[in-house]
Amino acid sequence: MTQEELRVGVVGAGRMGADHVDRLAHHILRARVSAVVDVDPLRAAEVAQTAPAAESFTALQEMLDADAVDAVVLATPGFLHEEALLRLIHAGIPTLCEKPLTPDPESSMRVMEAEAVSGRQLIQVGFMRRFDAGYRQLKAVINSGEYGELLMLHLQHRNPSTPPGFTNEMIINDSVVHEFDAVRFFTGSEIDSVQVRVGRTTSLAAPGLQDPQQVVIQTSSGLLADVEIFCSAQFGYQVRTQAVFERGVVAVGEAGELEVTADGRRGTAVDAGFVSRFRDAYDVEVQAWVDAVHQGRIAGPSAWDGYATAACCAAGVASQGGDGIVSVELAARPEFYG
Ligand code: ISE
Repeated sequence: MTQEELRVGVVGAGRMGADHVDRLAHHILRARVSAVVDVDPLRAAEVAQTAPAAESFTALQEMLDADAVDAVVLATPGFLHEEALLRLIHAGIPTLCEKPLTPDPESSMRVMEAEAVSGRQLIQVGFMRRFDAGYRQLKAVINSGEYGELLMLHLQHRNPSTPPGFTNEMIINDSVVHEFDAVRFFTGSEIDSVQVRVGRTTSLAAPGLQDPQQVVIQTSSGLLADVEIFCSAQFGYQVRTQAVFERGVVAVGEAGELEVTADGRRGTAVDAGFVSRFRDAYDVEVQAWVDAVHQGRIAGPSAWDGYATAACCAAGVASQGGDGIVSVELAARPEFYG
């Protein structure tokens, strides 16, 4: 590896993988895409062509055997992560793993154990919101104590529509997982309990989906946070957080940059999806990760954060299934994770 150029392999050439290839090829310094992996050879080749001199492979192990990469961005679906991460840890390859780390706490624990055996933190989990300017500003306000103690968080998470095959469990594992991480990020506390409630469902949800849902979270420091998760909201993508303090309220994600007055109305545009809403956050996240890998470390959420959020998701899914307020079962935090 040269200090100038990290050879990055992007594994999984779907929507997120292709977006990361474009980012690494055109917007990130000190790295280049050297490999693209996808089970579909045509898709792998098509996406590889968008990055100068990237090779395409149909299996992760083929890419490792070809010694084609110094680091990996893992963007396959979550249920494929455990096997891939164990191979990557075994090969000593630093990896930025799109969320979730794995779909359940048991498999996340196995990944953490393998990482600890390797003796080095190789995995950063792609909770990109931690790199969003608004999230960072709110975190700084919370830490400053400027408005007194943080009392509550209200979180809204609205997607325009769901991809085919989206399930009630995925509402928690795929979408609310970000809010679990956000609450942990803002408060610096682990989550103690989760309750999911379902009320009226929109007639516009996919068959079988109960949407929207409300999630109530309590942290070990006593803070309550509520999440409106609405995955069939039709009008666009909207992620907002309102923080209630003793002497004020601070919100992020409330307004777009351009305010337009025309045709008798005034307003701001709503993002079409998370790729555009969090584009800057993804850029900052990937650049920070590349720079950290050059120095032999990670620069963001660790496998522990992946494990802790997987435990919250397991509690959320149990609560969805009728278990009421469910405690989050967390193992003791290994010293390896600080
Ligand atoms: C999607 O997979 C993401 O990760 C987005 O950030 C999130 O907002 C969306 O709800 C998920 O489906």
